[in-house]
Amino acid sequence: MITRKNILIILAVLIVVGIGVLVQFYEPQRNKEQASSDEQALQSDRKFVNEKGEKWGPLPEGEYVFQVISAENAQPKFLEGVVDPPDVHVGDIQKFRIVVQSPAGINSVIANIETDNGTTTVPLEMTGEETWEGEWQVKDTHDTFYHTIFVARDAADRENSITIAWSDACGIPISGNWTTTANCTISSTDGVDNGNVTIQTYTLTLNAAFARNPGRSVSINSGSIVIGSSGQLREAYLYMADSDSDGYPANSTQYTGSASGRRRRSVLTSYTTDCYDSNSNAKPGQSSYFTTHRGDGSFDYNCDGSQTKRYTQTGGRCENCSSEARKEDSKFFATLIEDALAFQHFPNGNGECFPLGVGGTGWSGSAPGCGSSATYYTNPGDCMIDGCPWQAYGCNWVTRTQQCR
Ligand SMILES: [Ca+2]
Ligand SMILES: [Ca+2]
Repeated sequence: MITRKNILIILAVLIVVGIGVLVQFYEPQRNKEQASSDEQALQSDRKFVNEKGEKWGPLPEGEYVFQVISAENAQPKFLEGVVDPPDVHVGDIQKFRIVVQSPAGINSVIANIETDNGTTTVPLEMTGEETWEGEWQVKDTHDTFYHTIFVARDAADRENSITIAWSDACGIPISGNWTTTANCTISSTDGVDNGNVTIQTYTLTLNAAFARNPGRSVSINSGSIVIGSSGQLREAYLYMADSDSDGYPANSTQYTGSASGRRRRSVLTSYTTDCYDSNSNAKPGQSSYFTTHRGDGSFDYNCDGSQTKRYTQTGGRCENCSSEARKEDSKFFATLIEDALAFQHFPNGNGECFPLGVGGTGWSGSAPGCGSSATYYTNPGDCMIDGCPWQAYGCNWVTRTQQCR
């Protein structure tokens, strides 16, 4: 029978256990978050931009374990390897282990490390039947350039290599077939949408998911695919966020699953990101101007970071010449000058309304701000004289709303 005292004891035990569980879960997580933000701060201090100006990194952390897929007839054949750690700093010791095989037997394996200031060659020693290992003390940085190249030579004098190009982006088109044109690395979800993949000559390194569509192929003619522990070659479609369906993604993140607001990457216009993903009129390269803000108060419709006014001309006015004196002047000039325009509009040719001076086209005052209205002289007209029937050349104005983009 459960007494009140027993219930209190059970409650007390539950509370103690609950606190224990909370502490257990909370502590490591806080430390992890702390470490992660420290790491981010460290990474953000460094600039990772390759020689083509493309951003890359940060590099995978800890021991980098990878598998290798090569063409059927490649010899010697790389199977797997370890780079520990992949992210190196001057003074660190970096270790390599490579598993490579050949029916003829392997004669040598070397690692060439190309960094910002040069190449270091590290010979690997055979430590197992097909395993080769080596290490070096890092003496260089790799903020713009960083390749790790393993070269194996067999007893039949055949040579093969794989190149892990940590710093190079792959330049995959937004839609359609893709063939490797350089050694490159996938660092966040990417792949080929609406096309086939051809690997030749170069090494494609996967440190994140690389998708190819169902029914599409991945051909390895030569070259290799290096798959890191967080890398993956999978069958999927690629998607990006484009809520307003204007063809420009909200950000550079790619997904292998669909969701509300996402569209297939291959239907998008460009990888260039949208500046406002909730209005299809706001997009990079927009040439039209608009009288209302795009939805967030900004009139930057062409995503160039500024709000450009369409109508900026000022000094709009009508010429004032309605006095009798000027009317007389106009008669005088008309008799002296054979003005084709005047006579064209005054078939009688009597010169009574010969034009005198012009007004100005533009805003009557300063150009109003985006979306604001003011008087705008669209046609300054010629001299308007009382009784003159010259309507086509009259002074016209409208209330205009400033357009921007
Ligand atoms: Ca968009
Ligand atoms: Ca703009």
